[in-house]
Parts: sequence; C-alpha cells; structure tokens
Amino acid sequence: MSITMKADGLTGFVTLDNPPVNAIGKAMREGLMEAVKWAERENFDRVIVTGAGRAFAAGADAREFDGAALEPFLPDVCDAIERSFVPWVAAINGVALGGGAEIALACRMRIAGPKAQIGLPEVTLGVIPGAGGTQRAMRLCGLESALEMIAFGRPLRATEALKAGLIHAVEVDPVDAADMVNTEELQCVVPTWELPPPDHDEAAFTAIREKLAKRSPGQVAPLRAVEVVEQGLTLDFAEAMALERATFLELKQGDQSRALRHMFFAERAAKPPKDLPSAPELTEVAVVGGGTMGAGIAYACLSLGLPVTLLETDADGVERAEANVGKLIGDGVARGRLSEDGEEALRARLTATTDYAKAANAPLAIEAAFEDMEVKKAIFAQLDAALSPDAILATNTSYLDVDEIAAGTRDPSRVLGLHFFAPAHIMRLLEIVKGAQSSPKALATGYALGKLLKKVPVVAGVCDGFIGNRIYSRYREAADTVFMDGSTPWEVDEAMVNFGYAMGPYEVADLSGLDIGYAARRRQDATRDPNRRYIPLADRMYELGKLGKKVGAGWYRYPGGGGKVEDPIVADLALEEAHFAGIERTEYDEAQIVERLTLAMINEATDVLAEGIAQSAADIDLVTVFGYGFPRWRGGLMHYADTLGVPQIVERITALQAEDPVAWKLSPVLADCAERGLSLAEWSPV
Ligand code: 3H9
Repeated sequence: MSITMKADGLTGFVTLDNPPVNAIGKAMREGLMEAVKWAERENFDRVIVTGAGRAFAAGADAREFDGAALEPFLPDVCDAIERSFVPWVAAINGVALGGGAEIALACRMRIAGPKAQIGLPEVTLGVIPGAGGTQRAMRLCGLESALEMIAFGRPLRATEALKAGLIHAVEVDPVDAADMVNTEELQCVVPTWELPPPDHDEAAFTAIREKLAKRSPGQVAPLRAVEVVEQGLTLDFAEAMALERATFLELKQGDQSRALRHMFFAERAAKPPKDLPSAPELTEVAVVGGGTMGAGIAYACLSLGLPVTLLETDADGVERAEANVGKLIGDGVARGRLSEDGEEALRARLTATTDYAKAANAPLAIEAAFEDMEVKKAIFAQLDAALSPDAILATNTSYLDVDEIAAGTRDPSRVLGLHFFAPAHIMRLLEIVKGAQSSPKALATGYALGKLLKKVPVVAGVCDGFIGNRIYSRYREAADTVFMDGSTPWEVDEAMVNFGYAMGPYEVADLSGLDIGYAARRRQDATRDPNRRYIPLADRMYELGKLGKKVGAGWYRYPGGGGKVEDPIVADLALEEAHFAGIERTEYDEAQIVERLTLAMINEATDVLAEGIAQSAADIDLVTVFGYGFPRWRGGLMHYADTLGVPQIVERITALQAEDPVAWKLSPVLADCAERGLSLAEWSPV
C-alpha cells in the first residue's frame, strides 16, 4: 500500500512509506483512500500523516507520467482527506514537494519540522500542480507568494512557509506537536477549499509574467500555471480544480515535460558503475596552476573543508594564485555564502607554494595548467616524483591526449582526466576522462570528488575535446559557416538564444577569449582534414587583436567595458572573406540558422556515441545541458534529436550534403538508426 496505519486511542497515524523519498504512486493513493475510510470507521478525532525516512513525500511518482493516469487520482485523494469529518494533520518531517505538498495542503493543519521544506516544483518537470496545489496555495498564502512558489518551483524552508501562511507551526517534533493540538481548536480550522480566493491583482500578474519572460524564456508550464491561478480567481473551487487537472494532464504529455523528466532521471542515473572499488579517502587535494580554472577547483575543494596545496612555478605565480582564490573567497562572503569564520577557515586550509613536496600526502592531484603538452608532461613528472605512488593524478585538460600525458608517468593507471567547466566551483558538469590505462581506482576517485562537489559526473573517452568540446567545435564551425555565407554573429546569437541558450556562440567566445579557440585551431592544423572547408573568420579576428570582452572588442564591441554592441567592421569581415573566396552570400532565417547549428552538433555527437567516447545518448544530454547551456527543457542534444526524429534528421543532413559533402558527411549511426527504426536513445552497437 506504500503507507502504514496505526491507531493510538482516538488518533490514527498514517505514514507515507515508499523509500527512498515516498514518491506517490498508485499504491500510495489507494492506501490513502483506504486510510480516509478507516479513520472514519474508527471515528478518530484526528489523523496524523507523516513520512517515513527523510522525506514527507517527494511528489507524484514521475515514473508513472509516461502512461495514462491511474485511479485513484491524487486530486480525489486530496479532496477525500480535506472533506473527511475526521480532521487530518500533516506532520511534515522532511521535504513535502509537488503532490506531497498537495496532500499536506489538503490537511486541516500543517506542522513542519525545522528542516522541512514545502514547495510546488512541478514546473521543473514541465507540468503544473495537478492535485489542487494552485488553488489551495493561493487561498493559504495569498496571490503573490503563491505565484512565486508555483511559477518558479522553488521550495520554501519551514520558517519561510510559516511566514507565508502555508503552515501553522514549526516544531522540533512535528508528530508530537500534531498530537498535542487541542481537538476543538482543530475542529474549528476551516478547510482550505472553503476559504475565498484572493482578489485579482493585475500588478502581481504583470510582474510574474515579466519575471518569467526573463528567467524562464521558452518554457510553457510556468505561464500555464500563472494562467490557471488567474482563471481560478473567478471560478468556483471545483471548476478551478478541473481546469488545473486538465492543464496538468495536457502538459504531462507534451515535449517539454518529457524532456524535463528525461533530464531529471538522467541526472540521477549519473552514478559510478556498481563494480568500481571504493575510492581512497580524500583528506586533501593538490591543485597545479592557480589561474581561473585552478583557482576555481581549489576554491571548490576548500569549500568542502579539504586542505588544498596550490602549486605554482614561481613566486609571482604563487601571488597570483593566492589573489585568484582570495577573490573567489571574497565573492563568497559578499554573496553571503561564507561567514567570516568560514572565510578564515578557508584561507587557513590553503597553501600556495612552488614546493611540490608540500603536496606529498595528497591522495589526489589535479593539474589545471596551461594547455600545452610539454608543460603538462613536466608537471606530471614533478607530481610523479613528489606524491605517493598511490596518489591519483588528474589533468583538467580540455582537449589534450590524456594517454600521452599518462605515458610520461611511472604508472599510467593512476592518471585520468577531470575536466571541469568554468567557473569550476559553479558549473555542475564534470567529464571524467578515462584513459586507455586509467584504473578503476582512478575512476572511483574522480567519481568520489564529483560526488563531494555535487557535480554531474559523465565518463568520456580520449579524443580531441572529449564529449563536450568535440561537439562544441562543430557548433562553432557551423556558426562561422553560416556567418561567412550570409549571416552575422548577432543574428546567429539571437537565433540560438531564441532556441533556448542563455547566450549565443559569439557572445560566449567573447567571454572566454578568442585566443583560446585560436590556440586550439593551431594545435589541430596538423591533423585537420585538408578537404574540409576552413572558415578563416576567427583567425582574422585574432590577427586584428579582437580577442573578446577582455580587450573591449571581439565579435561584439564593449564600449567603456560595458554591454555588447554590434560591430559593423566584424560583419564586413565576412563580406570581404566571402568575396575573396568567390562565395555568393545568401540570407538565412532564424530556423535555418538553428537547424544548421543543431544538426552539426547532432551529427558529431552521434559519431561520439558510435566511437564509444560517450557511453550513452543520455550522457551526451547531460554534457550539453550541464556544461554548454543547451536548454534543459529540450532534454539535451540527443533527446532533442529524438524529438525531431532520426529519419527527418537523416533527410535534412543528406540535403545539406549538396552544399558541403565533407562537413555534412552523415554519421553512420544516424543511418543505422534510420534503417533499424531506432531512436538515438535506443541505439547500441550490434
Ligand atoms: C507532481 O507531484 C505532480 C502533482 O502536482 C500532481 C499529480 C497528480 N518521482 O534526488 P534524489 C527518486 S510532480 C519518482 O537522488 P535527494 C529519484 O529518481 C513531482 N522518483 O535524492 C532517485 O531514484 P534513484 C513534483 C523520484 O535526497 C531517488 O528518488 N516533485 C521522485 O538528493 C532519490 O532522489 C518534484 O519535482 C519523483 N517525484 O533529493 C520533486 N523524486 O535512487 C522531485 C525522487 O533510483 N524530487 N525520486 O536514483 C526531488 O527534488 C528530489 O528527488 C528530492 C530528494 C529533493 C525529493
């Protein structure tokens, strides 16, 4: 039944019990229906409902969402609880989210533990509350708070929920407190559905819609939730419930909800394989290089409470490294993330030095130095000599051959790649690059650090750019081709922002610095297919010193160090280069730009999958969403590809071959999927 029931005198105790987080499936709904009847039969003076383990209830079981809704439906369960003559009290011991919160809101009273959270995060799964959440929340905590809570899905801490009027009390032992409530007092509490809805407030709706346009562009569910709240103000409770339910059921079947559910479960499936050994305890970490990446990694480790030895080449380097980490610590304090005590403790755990011997006891070293093979090899030789032979040695390289780096060490099995994304203390993706000889212990250590840092770990094989940068370089190439042949950087950026990226590829390049891409291209010169079209625009920019935002000019100009403005000189570059190359430029509309850039990525990603560089399509989705800003609500690159349909993709890429057969050479896996009628998610080598 997924619940337990126990009588104690005139009180019925109901415990939601479906480990690990009491997701509400059919069995629990049946159990609750049964419990309502049981309580009435027994004529209790109250029912106290709580959750087993760490959660009250995490919401409806999202694994049921793929199929048709199964009876009994949660809104009916909530109604039965609310309208029962036996008053129910929710003792919210942990998170009460989505349907879990809706059960609590249907109870006559809600008492939360100090660590409880209550919220309606349905929009993060692409749906809206479907069991009365929109209607009950606005009756309890007013229009503004309810709109914020429903449209953004951020749960409230117990004290916030109390302030908002969503719950009645915060108590250390909520079950005990629920038991102590005076019976008459309890009987006098008006059931939520009987409360009048708040008055319409035009300003509140305008404000939330404006915020959504900025913070959740492209997403359907938040706007639909706002609509349901607004219409609910003038409908009676039952009609409003019917509207909410119909909207929930419609959205549940939609592409965005499927995509967001896919991401939710893919993120949780990103775990170490079961057969990995346990990792050595991470008692301290050595980081080599105190530049942007190294400082970010060091800061992230320091924030975990780990002592960090930050290794540099000379005294100036040490000073710079200390300043870089110091700045991150200062930012942490300014944003209220660190108390002053925390700040001091963090600083005390940092040793910046040129002396590798100071890192002798570190079980893990992460090199984050300049992207140059010789530099890296020299660093690994020093680490090899200074650290214990058991220590795991990781490189944060974005492109370089991990096997070549490992080959220079005494024991290549303890070398792997740990590819962080800037800013390293914020970005959630961690590519764990498995070299040909990386040992299970080395991988386990990568996963262990990822878990401590709350990263999303994805294993990648060795190739130029691993999973993410390899796909991204095709995206960049397609963008430059579109620019060269007819568009402008700002048109490309606008198209990709409208697609759902926070920033387009040119604005991103300006932020990272155009010198980074230039160095990568020079490294690839020797191995580049001579038959592949080479777009010289980015090289021209480099030669003109337009290195991006840091120098005030890149693809855009940044007058006075401020916001970006379009630069006609940059647009003219493409006219000039196209003229010399004898290209007749054409205009691309937004849909064509999006198609070319996404198809280029999909084709490359499919090769990445075929070569075993990525272990699954879902891993590519995680990489593109958590490392490169692909819109989560499209489910990641491969899920998006499956939404388009493999046969349609094959048809479009084949058509584009007329323009450039090399760049649009079809990935054999796409052809294979089309032939076997498989989606990319279903594909595996035969
Ligand atoms: C909803 O309620 C709609 C209603 O309004 C209307 C209905 C009619 N379903 O995250 P964790 C699994 S929509 C299925 O690692 P944590 C999760 O996959 C729902 N499974 O733990 C994982 O499985 P595994 C609205 C779920 O402590 C395991 O539980 N609710 C669900 O870091 C542990 O999860 C939400 O959006 C679910 N709803 O975080 C809340 N939730 O062990 C979604 C979890 O096999 N959930 N699982 O990998 C969360 O935010 C977090 O899971 C939570 C726990 C904070 C609860």
